[in-house]
Amino acid sequence: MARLALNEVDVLARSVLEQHGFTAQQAQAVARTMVCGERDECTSHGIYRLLVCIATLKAGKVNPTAEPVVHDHAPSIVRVDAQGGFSQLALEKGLPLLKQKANENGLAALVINHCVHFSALWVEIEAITDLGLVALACNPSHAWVAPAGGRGPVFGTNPIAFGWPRQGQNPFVFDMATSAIARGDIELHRRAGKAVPLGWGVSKEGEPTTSAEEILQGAMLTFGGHKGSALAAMVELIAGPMIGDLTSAQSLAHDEGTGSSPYHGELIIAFDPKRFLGESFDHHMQSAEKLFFNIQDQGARLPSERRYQARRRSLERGVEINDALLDEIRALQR
Ligand code: NDP
Ligand code: PYC
Repeated sequence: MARLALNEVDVLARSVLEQHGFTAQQAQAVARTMVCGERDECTSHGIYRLLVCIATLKAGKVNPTAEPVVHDHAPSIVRVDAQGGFSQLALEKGLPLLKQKANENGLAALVINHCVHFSALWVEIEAITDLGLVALACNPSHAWVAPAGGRGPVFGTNPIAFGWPRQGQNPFVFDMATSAIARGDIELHRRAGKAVPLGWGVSKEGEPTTSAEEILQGAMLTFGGHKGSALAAMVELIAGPMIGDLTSAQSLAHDEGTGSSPYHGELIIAFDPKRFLGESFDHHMQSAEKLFFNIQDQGARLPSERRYQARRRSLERGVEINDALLDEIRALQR
């Protein structure tokens, strides 16, 4: 393993992206997401994704010079057309108007259309909780996941993420694929030649398997059986047809077998608790704190605590990156 400071990871990611033709603005937004992933020890969505980004570029499936266009679509809806670029810059461009609308109306949606999406949603959620807003986000991906009771891929890994801002503390955030695990983790197991737990997926023949390769060729499974399956279907609907964008099956068809990152839309909803609560804001925020206390008081951990601990370590000592991965990334530098 090699140890790198976070700014070294950022410089490396930006230099690879810019050398391959991404604009400085695009490269900066994308690199930031990868550095966050590496910093919080979410390696399936860290610097490893550079390999995927460059493969997606070489397959002609992402626009490296995209300039997202922000539309004031309705009193509570901001629409950003990512113009075929990665999602990050589109989100950055849409955030100020999302905040303004959430502050005015209490509730506002940010719709991102025509984006290539490879990242963890908690990075986006934290950008919104940093504004004092509660946030909910979801998107489809590629059709890799079988519905409960079925055996062939229909759904994407369709993440759902939620964030709640807290006074003087890291926000309460959860961010989870509606599949048993993110596909990125199965890919990392395949690269490392490691077996995966039973329950993550099935082979092409629909048989349970611990082989990452067989699952990648077959189908992943939803978490929680029919419950995860229903949530995955909901994500397809509200972040697909409802926002005028592709389902996971349509994204996979668009991919044409190139193995690129998914191309679709994303739905983000922001709530302003101050607008909902007015003068009783402080009182009700205390109820939320009591809830968190009651969870932790039993020795249970809040989601994202693992990340926040990793973040503290990484900010102090930098991050460790697998030598083989680093060699592959450096080989991308011209
Ligand atoms: P995990 O199953 O690892 O974690 C899901 C959530 O549960 C996290 O918030 C995690 O917090 C929390 N958690 C895990 N263990 C516990 C525990 N024991 N007690 C309390 N909370 C816990 O993640 P997934 O594999 O489902 O997803 C990984 C990432 O992949 C996500 O960031 C997601 O956005 C991303 N993804 C992106 C897609 C895309 O289309 N862009 C598609 C699918 C996934 P913590 O991190 O602190 O462990
Ligand atoms: O890990 O499932 C995943 C994923 C899909 C798109 C980005 N990450």
